[in-house]
Amino acid sequence: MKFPVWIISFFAVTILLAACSTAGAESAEGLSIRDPWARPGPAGGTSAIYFSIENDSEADTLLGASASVAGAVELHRSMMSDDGTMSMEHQHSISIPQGETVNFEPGGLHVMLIDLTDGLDVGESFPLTLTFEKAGDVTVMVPVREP
Ligand SMILES: [Cu+2]
Repeated sequence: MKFPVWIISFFAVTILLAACSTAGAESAEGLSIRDPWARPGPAGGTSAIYFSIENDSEADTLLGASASVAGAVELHRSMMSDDGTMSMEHQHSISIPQGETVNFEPGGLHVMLIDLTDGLDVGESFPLTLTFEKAGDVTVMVPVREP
């Protein structure tokens, strides 16, 4: 049985597309953004986004984040002060070492959403773009849920 060339190339393209869509928007150059979620928040208020970045590739650096749901988006780290109160520190960049997973979680690293445009309700989701020094922009959909 012989197949025309166009059928073979059609299948080759289909398989390639399938491979690409499995990798999805969640990974680029060996970086995977796992389990993203955001806290709900009122219009004009704040929220925080959490996820883990799994790096199977060379060391990279997270340079920033952007999302259209807020007036400002910043990389933050929460920390316990000496007097026992929690404070947040703005991070200019976050290094993602080779072969490691960096967790953004409550009480630690997070992407801070400041001045929410319409507010975020449980059940909604929105796109977040993370900008890496080497991998470039990686966009993921972030669902809003209760902590
Ligand atoms: Cu913060």
